[in-house]
Amino acid sequence: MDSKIYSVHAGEILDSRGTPTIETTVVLDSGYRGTASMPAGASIGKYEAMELRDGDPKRYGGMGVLKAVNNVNTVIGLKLKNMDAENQGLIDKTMVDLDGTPNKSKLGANSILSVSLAVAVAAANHKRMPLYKYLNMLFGGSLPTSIERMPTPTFNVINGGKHGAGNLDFQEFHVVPATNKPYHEALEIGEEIYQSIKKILTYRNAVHSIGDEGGFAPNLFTNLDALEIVIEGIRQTPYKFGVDVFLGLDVAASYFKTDRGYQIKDRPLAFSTKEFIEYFRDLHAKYRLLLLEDPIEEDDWANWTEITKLLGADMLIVGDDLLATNPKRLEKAIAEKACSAILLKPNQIGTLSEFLAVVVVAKKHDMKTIVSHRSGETNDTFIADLAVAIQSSYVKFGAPARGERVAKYNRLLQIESEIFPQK
Ligand code: 2PG
Ligand code: MG
Repeated sequence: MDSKIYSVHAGEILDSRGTPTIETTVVLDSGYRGTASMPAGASIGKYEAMELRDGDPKRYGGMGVLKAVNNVNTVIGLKLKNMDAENQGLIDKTMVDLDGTPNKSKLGANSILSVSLAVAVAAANHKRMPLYKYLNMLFGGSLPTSIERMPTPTFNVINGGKHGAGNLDFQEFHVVPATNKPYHEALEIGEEIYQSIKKILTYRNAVHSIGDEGGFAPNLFTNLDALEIVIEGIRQTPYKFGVDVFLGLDVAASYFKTDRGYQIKDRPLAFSTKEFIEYFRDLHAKYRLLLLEDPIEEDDWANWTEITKLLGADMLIVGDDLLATNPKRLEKAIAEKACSAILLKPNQIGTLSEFLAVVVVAKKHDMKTIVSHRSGETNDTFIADLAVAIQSSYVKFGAPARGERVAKYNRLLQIESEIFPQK
């Protein structure tokens, strides 16, 4: 069997923030190989699998990943040698068992996932299959899914919170093209609006930088000002707000919740949770939000259920920090009707097989799916293929700008032209 693993080798590289991360290459007996590198979050949910960092202040301010690299090159690599790369389930289970902790804190989710994804890439190459087709076949073992459409991109055009150098509280301000647009058209819409927003901010003397995800990071008076600027940006393109394109927010509310409530710059007094939910109801009435991610902090299940009951009928209430791509938290959310869509990040859970199992449960319960990047990224495009493979409703890969973001959007263009050459 020449799809056996011949070697597993990792090294340390830098991500888009200039922070070290791990890159792993798996070589098979057949000579085919696969490489994967790991992203990293800045707003990391409490319930995510653990990323292993060296904590050695003498290197990269403690952010080095040599321990994780060493785990791949010794413990994991030795264990996986001679295993069949096409048996993704067994490989992932072997690593989960080897780690033995509930959150992969012993070997590190970054070590384990880099191997898990590199194995899948190597197996796809070995079978001479495009990665999205191979992953779709793997996924189809649990929930047969034919590839019929491209995911709709949602673009983070203004970066606040932990991602922006500006002063906004909300983390991400999105434009979302209508789902009936072919992917390449949706990309064009996102890019033209991005350029139009840039002109408005420059005119107002407000752009002073770009945030971690490629969106602008202005200093503005309120979070609402940012939404107004996005609307103004849309008006200066041929696209119609509410027909061709909609708005979305990743509030990332856990990061500005204080003992007094949700404290944002829009008013001096903190919002009580009840007031904050009403605030989003008014925001929706005015701006017709299509996606609302993490509007409530990650431990307040009752109010997640409340906001979903109130607003979930005509917008997607998206759980990111709430769910952390974690099967137990997803099941609780389903039972409590706490949200209507799930943000899916492979490095929140730590193996490809566990990721796919979460997607199966979400889909069986009619949750909308959004495959997502992290704010720290590399040029790895695995998640673009993954999104097509699982037929994700949406993808969230940042602004339509900066190399590590457009690498993924461009990969989707390639896939679209391969699958739907006539469009
Ligand atoms: C989020 C993500 C990605 P981070 O909150 O949705 O945009 O941010 O990777 O910093 O957790
Ligand atoms: Mg989020």
